[in-house]
Amino acid sequence: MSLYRLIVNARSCFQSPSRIWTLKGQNVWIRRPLSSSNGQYPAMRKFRIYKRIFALTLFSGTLGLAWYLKRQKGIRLKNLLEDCTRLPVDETLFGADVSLYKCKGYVFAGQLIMSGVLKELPDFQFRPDDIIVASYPKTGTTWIQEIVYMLTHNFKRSDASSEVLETRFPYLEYPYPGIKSVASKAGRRFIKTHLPYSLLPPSFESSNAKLVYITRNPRDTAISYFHFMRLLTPCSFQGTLSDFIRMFLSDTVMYSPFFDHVLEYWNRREVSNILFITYEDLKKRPIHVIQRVAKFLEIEASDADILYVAACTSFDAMSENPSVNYEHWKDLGFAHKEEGKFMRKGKVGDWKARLTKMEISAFEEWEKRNLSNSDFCFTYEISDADVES
Ligand code: PAP
Repeated sequence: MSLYRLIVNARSCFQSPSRIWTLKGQNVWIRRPLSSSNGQYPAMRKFRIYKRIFALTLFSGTLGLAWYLKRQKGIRLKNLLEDCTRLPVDETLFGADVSLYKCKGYVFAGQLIMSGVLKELPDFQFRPDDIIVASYPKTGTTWIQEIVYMLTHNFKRSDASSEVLETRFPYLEYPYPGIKSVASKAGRRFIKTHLPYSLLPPSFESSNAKLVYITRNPRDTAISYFHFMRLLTPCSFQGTLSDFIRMFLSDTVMYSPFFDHVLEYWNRREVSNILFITYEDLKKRPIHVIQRVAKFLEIEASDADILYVAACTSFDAMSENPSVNYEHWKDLGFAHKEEGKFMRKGKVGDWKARLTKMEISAFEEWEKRNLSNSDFCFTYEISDADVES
């Protein structure tokens, strides 16, 4: 009995006011603690008060931190989206979460803007020995990248054992590997970009770096772009070709407006460190164009060297080359396995079999309007007889 009393008395130090407990059929009187006005011992009261203060501090601290982080995020977002307007996107056309913004006159994916790269670009420093390949998407970038790479690497052909093209020739503004990684790359840099001239880092002008710009007629470009948007999992375009053409002609796809992009470079074609070429010319006269590129890059190349580069960079050769055909994107989950290939057709004039009469008229009107003040014109088709043998 005395043991019970002891236990109960001990418990009473931490518990309630006086009461009678029944233990094993006997009443046990628990005395109200003398020093406590409400029946609790001071230690317990203090403990409870501290507990409340702690809980309150924790709660308000968490609330404050959440508010601070939200505010910081808001400030960062506001800063990133400065001068950007969100474009309306028909979400039913995409199987992925796609947002588009118009910033400084051009359309960019929300993912690219949120990465902060547009803010970092102005500080990027080009070096005099950099070689840049610039283009609007789907106009022959990969093709000319591989030509440039072979010309500058002793005409060595890349193969399955080589690093993939995006590692050898990184994409400046893409979040992977990221602009910082490109900036810190040692040795001669080979840089791909889809930026228009006006958004290139300003250091380009004084750097003396060499830039090759390639363009392609907008009708084949649009069809290639449509398939590419279906291929990429982050876009998963689910609309029809007509849906995509509508977006393309209204200049609401990434890196549009198309003509502004092309003409910004065309108007600088005489600048000594810029070379302007077209997909159609490269298709028609590969030897001639590769020679021009070699001369521009100040590379001594024999006729045999040029012929070899042309053979290794033909559509068929590149389609079979895992180092440049981007088939590994499928294993990485970046491309849908069932949506064809990056190296799709590689043709000039595919549009004739793909566009409706109304779409062709819409393209003609759009092209005429946008080129009315320019001396530039595109080649829309080439015959086999035109192709250099
Ligand atoms: P990107 O913007 O994603 O870098 P980019 O390389 O500019 O793409 O363009 C891809 C197009 O160039 C594809 O066109 P298609 O969809 O009409 O087929 C691709 O097939 C084509 N291409 C790539 N390499 C070659 C090549 N060696 N010869 C001809 N076309 C090529």
